[in-house]
Amino acid sequence: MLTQSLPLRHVSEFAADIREGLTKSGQRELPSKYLYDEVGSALFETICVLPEYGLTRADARLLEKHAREIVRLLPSPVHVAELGSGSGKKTRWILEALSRRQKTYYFPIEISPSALAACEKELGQIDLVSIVGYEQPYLEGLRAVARGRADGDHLLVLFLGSTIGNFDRDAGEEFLRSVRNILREGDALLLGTDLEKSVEVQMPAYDDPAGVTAAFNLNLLARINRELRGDFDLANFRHEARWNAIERRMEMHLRSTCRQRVEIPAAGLRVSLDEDETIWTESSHKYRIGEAGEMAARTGFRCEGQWVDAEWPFSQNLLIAE
Ligand code: AVI
Repeated sequence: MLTQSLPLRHVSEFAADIREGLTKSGQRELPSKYLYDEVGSALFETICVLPEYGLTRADARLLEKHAREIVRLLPSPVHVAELGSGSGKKTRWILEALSRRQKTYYFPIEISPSALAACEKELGQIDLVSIVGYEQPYLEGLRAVARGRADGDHLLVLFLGSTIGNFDRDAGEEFLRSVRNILREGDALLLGTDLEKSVEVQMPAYDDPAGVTAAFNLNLLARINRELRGDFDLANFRHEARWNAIERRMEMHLRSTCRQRVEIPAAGLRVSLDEDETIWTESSHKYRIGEAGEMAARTGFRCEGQWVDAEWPFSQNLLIAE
């Protein structure tokens, strides 16, 4: 796989984001994008196979079942750009269906080099599919892909796994608008959205009994220790999952189990945390069935098709740029 990468991003960007989040007045926060270093990405892959976390299996089942129909609804010729490809496993269904009709370029866009490598390993052998990875943030990578295409070529952008749910709702719509602005009329966006379900099902998906999600969350502190010379004592924090019924989202927090001081020299930071204070690390918004179509209409797309999983409420939505 060819990989287009940016010059090494400075540790200072990570340090600045950590400083900003941990010094917020009121609720402290850490950006969820930093959950995905090599260890975090591996833990997330494990979350995806947990019996309690049905989201990834639903996403993959829908692609397996409907890939041919989805491909039939796409313009031609079309190449595929995926935002946050992860290991790329579920993308196989779309690429195989497309490769039956044309030679296809696949552009995974990922900030995690280990995920890009896993994706190449998973998908590198499909006939008539060439992979060019972009080790860049989503929009920068997509802009580069769009700039490089020939005049008549269309793009199918994959934004699967309900990653949109990790944005605040307004920011998610703004993101869709930015994607639309990069695309040409007739280009497509396949958007996966996890649908609202009962709290009894939703909670264990984010607080599994084996503690994998807890490890995924706590690894963020371990990463700060590794990369920014922090001295977080992980034994003094507890993973917490919450359902926020007003915002319709799951939240992950790290609860400080005692009054404590933490130093992060590479971020020039010293913080005092109270007992029971939490650091908010992630939101996973959940959607109603018509919501993807409504978001599409507000951001320059029309919804051409929607497929909903029968076992785990989750929808794939094919949006066409207008
Ligand atoms: C990547 N993203 C859609 C996952 C989610 O469900 O929000 C990340 C995750 N966090 C905890 N478990 C999984």
